[in-house]
Parts: sequence; C-alpha cells; structure tokens
Amino acid sequence: MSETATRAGARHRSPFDLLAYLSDRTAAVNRALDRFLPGATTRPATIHKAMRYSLFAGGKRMRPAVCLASAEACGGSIDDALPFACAIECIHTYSLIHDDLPAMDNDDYRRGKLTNHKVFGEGIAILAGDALLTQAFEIAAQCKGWPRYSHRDALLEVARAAGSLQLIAGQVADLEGEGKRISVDQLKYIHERKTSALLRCAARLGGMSANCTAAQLKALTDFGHHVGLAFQIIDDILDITQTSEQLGKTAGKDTKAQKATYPAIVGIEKSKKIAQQLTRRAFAALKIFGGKAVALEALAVHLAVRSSRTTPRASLPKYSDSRGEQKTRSDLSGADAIALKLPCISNANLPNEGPTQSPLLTVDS
Ligand code: GRG
Repeated sequence: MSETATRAGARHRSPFDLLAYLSDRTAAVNRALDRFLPGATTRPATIHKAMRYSLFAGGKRMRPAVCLASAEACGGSIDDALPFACAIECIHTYSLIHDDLPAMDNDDYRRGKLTNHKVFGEGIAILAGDALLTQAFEIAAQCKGWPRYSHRDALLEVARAAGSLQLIAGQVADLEGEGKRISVDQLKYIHERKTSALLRCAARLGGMSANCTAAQLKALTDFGHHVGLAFQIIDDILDITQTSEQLGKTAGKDTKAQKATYPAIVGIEKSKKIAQQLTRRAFAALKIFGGKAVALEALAVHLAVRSSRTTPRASLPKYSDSRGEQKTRSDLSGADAIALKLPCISNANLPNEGPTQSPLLTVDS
C-alpha cells in the first residue's frame, strides 16, 4: 500500500472510544476477579469479605487495562491475558491496603470509601493484603504457557515486580525519604519501583500472554516504564490540586508528610512538563506496533490528562490514533496543544476541559 493510500485510509478510521474500551475491559476483569476469588461467605468469611471489600471498591483498573491492551497490541486474546490482569490488580490492591495502614501512610479513605483497616481492623487488613498477594500467584499460575514463555517466566515476572527489589524497594525508599531532602535521581528510583514496576509488569505480561516477540516485549517494557513514571508525577500533582472528594482519599497528604515528590522538588509547572515528556516517550515505544496499539496510546493520553484519581466517567474523551491528520501548531490551543506534543494523537477528539479540571492542559512549552 502506498504512503498516500495509508494516510488516506487512516483519515477515515473511526475515533477510538476509550470510555467504551475501559468499561468493557473493566467488566471483564471484574467478572474474572469474582470467579478467581473465594466467595464472600467462604470460611473464614471475614478475610474473604475484607479482600473483596478493597478489590471491588471502585479502582480504575488501569493496570489490568494496560495488560489487556498490551496483549491486544500483540495480536493476543483477552482471555489469555485475564489471569495476569487480575493477578496484577490483586497485588496493586494489597499494596494500597498496606500503604493505608497506620504504620505506613495512615489513611482513613481510599477509592472514596473507608480504608480496609477502618472497616475490618488492622489485623484483618494486614491479612487481607497478605492474602491478595498470595492469591495473585495462584491466579497467575493459571496462565496457559506459550512457545516463547513458560509458567515459570510468567511467575518470575510477578514475583520480581512485587518483591524487595521493585515494589517493596520503592515503598522502603519512600518511607525513608519522608521529611528529608532527596534528589530527583532518588525520586526517580522510588517512582520506578513504587509505581512503574507494576505497570511495566502489566504490559510485559500482556505481551507474554500473546507470545510476543523479544522486540515487542522490549517496547512494552519501555511503554510501562514511562507511563508509570508519568502516572506517579500526575498523581502527586493531583494530591496538591484536588480536593479529598475528588481524590477519593485525603488530599494534601504528601505535603503534610513532607514527602518528596516532583511538585515539591521542581514545582508544579516543571512537573507537568516532565510528565508530558515521559508520555511522549511512552508513545515512541509503541511505534513498533504500527496501528495495533491504539488502546495503549489512548490509555497513555488519558493517564497524562486525567483530572482526578477516580474512575473515568462519561466525560472521558474519545481519541483518534496517530495516523489521523494533524493540524499545525498555530491551529492549536489549550487542550489541543497536548495533541501536538503527543505526536500519535490527533487533536480532534481531545478533552475539552478547562485548566482547573485538568492542570496538565495548561502547559504550553
Ligand atoms: C508494598 C505496602 C506496599 C506498598 C507499595 C503501591 C505503594 C507502594 C503504595 C501505595 C500508594 C502509592 C502512592 C502508590 C503509587 C502508585 C499509585 C499512584 C497508586 C494509586 O493507583 P490508582 O490511581 O488507584 O490506579 P486505583 O484506586 O484507581 O486502583
């Protein structure tokens, strides 16, 4: 097909509906989680109620979405990727339950509801976290195995992402950094582990579930890494700019705890620019997939321009993929500006939110 024909064809491609995509994939993940977990009345009922309480508290399911979209980008099926998507969500939920404990971040609210220990007590909350972590391995072990990747490979991915060199390392460094002046390099170390590790793992496992090539696996690793770093910076900006109601948890906690964050070290404006740069790098990693990574592209933009920590609603934008027409810079302003900076996205369907709702959209370098 000639270049012209490719461009002309792409111009007629219909916009990617991220809201419909997320709603569909979230429903599939929720059904699978419900199947994988012991029922709420299974003895001992308290622990299963506590596990389910946090797991079904309304999380955005971003890691499962990245996992499933990665599988799809590699030509795989959702069914094959679902055990991994669910395993990662269990680990993510465990980390949030433990992070909220009085010995850690000491928070009363999460996902807009009382935290696990506030409802079930500290002992059960600790055990619910432990049980979700263990459950993740049981679920991941139900993957089918592929010519390029064995069960062992998959379980090693999960163990390494959740272990003391990644997720736990990030949390340790985070705890030890409280109240101290730390460098941007140290902060990057924390974010790479505390946040990127699970997103990277989600993307890699999605690819592995589709028996992806080594080059595809590397691309997904880069994607997850950069999206994870951007995600954490935006999360830290939202902690400052949003209310507790919008966040679904106590606002301004990072500042109060004198936590090292990008906004605290380099300021909000520079943090927004760094998040945009990271999102562009995530995009660049997807080049290898041609037009097949549309869902990952849309997810990256959504995460970059998201204006709250809560689940996306009907106002969620629809995105076109990279192969649509792009306007020149002089045509763009406000929300459209980000489209130009993220070259794979057409400006036509970007969010039409004001700066107060979406702080990232006010940046114009
Ligand atoms: C192992 C105890 C332990 C902690 C690990 C994950 C973590 C470190 C701490 C939790 C708090 C935190 C700031 C994590 C960074 C990742 C992040 C921004 C989590 C929030 O993720 P969302 O916004 O949450 O996807 P939902 O509720 O939508 O799933």
